[in-house]
Amino acid sequence: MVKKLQPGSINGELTASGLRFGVVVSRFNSFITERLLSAALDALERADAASENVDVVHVPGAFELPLAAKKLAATGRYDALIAIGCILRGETAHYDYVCSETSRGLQLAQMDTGLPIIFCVLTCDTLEQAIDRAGLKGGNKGFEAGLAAIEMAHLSRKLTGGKPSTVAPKSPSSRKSRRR
Ligand code: INI
Repeated sequence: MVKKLQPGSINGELTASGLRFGVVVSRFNSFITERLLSAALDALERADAASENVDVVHVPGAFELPLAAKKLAATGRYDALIAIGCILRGETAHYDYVCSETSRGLQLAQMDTGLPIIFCVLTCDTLEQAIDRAGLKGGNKGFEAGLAAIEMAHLSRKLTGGKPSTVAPKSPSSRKSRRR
């Protein structure tokens, strides 16, 4: 007899009704980031997210995204976050530091809190490359990020047995004992 394995499949739906989202946006290169933001909000709206369930927070630059995202995650109010930024290569090594710390910080915030944080940070050599990814030739990465946030919000709940996925921030007593 030929056996056919039929593994169970766990997927995240693409409906945003009843879900809460936080979007953290960098003002640096706002010509690009505001276009990414519009597309992310468009994706959430088309999937039936309600205005009162979406908060947008602006920060100065991409380097500030991780801290703001981590603080939003710690509130326990959201099902997923989207971090939006645009880092353009300049003449110095500054670009490399901002890129690596932004991506590392966002991944750490996501892993520390257990809340999905979608990485919508363009890292481009030229403005033209960024424009292409913010609504021109390469589509709009903001829209993709909106869909990814919805999918991960559902998936994350399923993988934690239906419970909200945010890990509660450490209590003051546990922090004190660590300092000793
Ligand atoms: N921030 C960006 O979001 N994009 C950039 O391209 C950029 N460059 O090239 O310098 C940038 N720098 C600012 C940085 O993110 C911080 O806001 C700043 O260093 C203050 O901490």
